[in-house]
Amino acid sequence: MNHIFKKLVLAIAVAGAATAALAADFQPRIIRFGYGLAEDSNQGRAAKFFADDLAKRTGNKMRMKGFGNASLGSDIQMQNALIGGAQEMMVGSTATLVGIVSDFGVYDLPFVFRNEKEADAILDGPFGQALTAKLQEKGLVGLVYWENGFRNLTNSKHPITKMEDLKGIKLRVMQNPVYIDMFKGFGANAVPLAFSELFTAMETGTVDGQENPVTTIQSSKFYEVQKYLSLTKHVYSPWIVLASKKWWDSLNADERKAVQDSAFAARDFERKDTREASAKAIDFLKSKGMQVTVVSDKEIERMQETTRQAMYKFANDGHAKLIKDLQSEVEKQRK
Ligand code: TK8
Repeated sequence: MNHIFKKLVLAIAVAGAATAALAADFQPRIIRFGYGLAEDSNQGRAAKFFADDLAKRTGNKMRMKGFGNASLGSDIQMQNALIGGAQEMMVGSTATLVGIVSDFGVYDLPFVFRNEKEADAILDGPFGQALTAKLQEKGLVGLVYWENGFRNLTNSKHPITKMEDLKGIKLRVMQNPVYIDMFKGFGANAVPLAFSELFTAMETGTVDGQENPVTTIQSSKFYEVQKYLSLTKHVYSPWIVLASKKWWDSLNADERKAVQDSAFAARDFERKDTREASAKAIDFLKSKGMQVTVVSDKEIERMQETTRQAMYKFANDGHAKLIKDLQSEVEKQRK
């Protein structure tokens, strides 16, 4: 092939690709995307990225509007709005999905992942995808997992250096039996409550403490009402980006592809941003007067032993095979 001819072939190919992009069929659509955290949080920043990316991909046709601070409702309320078709999209904790697909409790078993890399591999791999697929028949479409992160304890009473220090602490947990069993096992008075009610509950003393990643402790200003932070990293907590199945089914193939591609891009942005924010959060929290306790490995091991009860209970509730599958996937990662 001579040089000019090659150039010509290339030019035609490029023009063809551009025409294909233009020909993609995007209808004007407004997408309400709800989330629980503040706008200035890892969730809020990723929601904004998602909206901008989708607008670019669709020539401004698909317009996503973020609603932070649980202004469209708590995680559970939003899930129901998606199922009913009253809201298009959201991001929230996988832990609050257990009322819809109980298998999601598997991610809440303590000390499953050792690091973010393991979590990414399992969540993005066949295990995570199989779990996500179970949402479809319940009226939800799971698009990607975002990182909430490793959870740590805070409270207003005293430093927690060992399990026994949790005795008598009224500790808010997510609305999920694995969390309730886990923290009862540690001796705390576990109080299930929606995240949207948590700050006020701590401010008024309805609860003494809670557990969340350091990024959330920072962005939700929990340091204003909590003095003590213990780095336990007891659970790696994923978030999941969900779409209403009713709405999803009303999109054409081009639109679905654009939303899914944007969701992937937002996931990569979110994980990077969260990890950067997480690395800086502890110093920030110290500067706000929080007293930080590094819990010893020995104490973590004792906690891990204690949580076996919660693990057995979840296994006996019909999830034994699921736990095995997860463990074998994790083992594969460690090889
Ligand atoms: C935000 C929640 C939050 C979760 C919790 O809506 O409830 O503690 O960690 O991120 O999903």
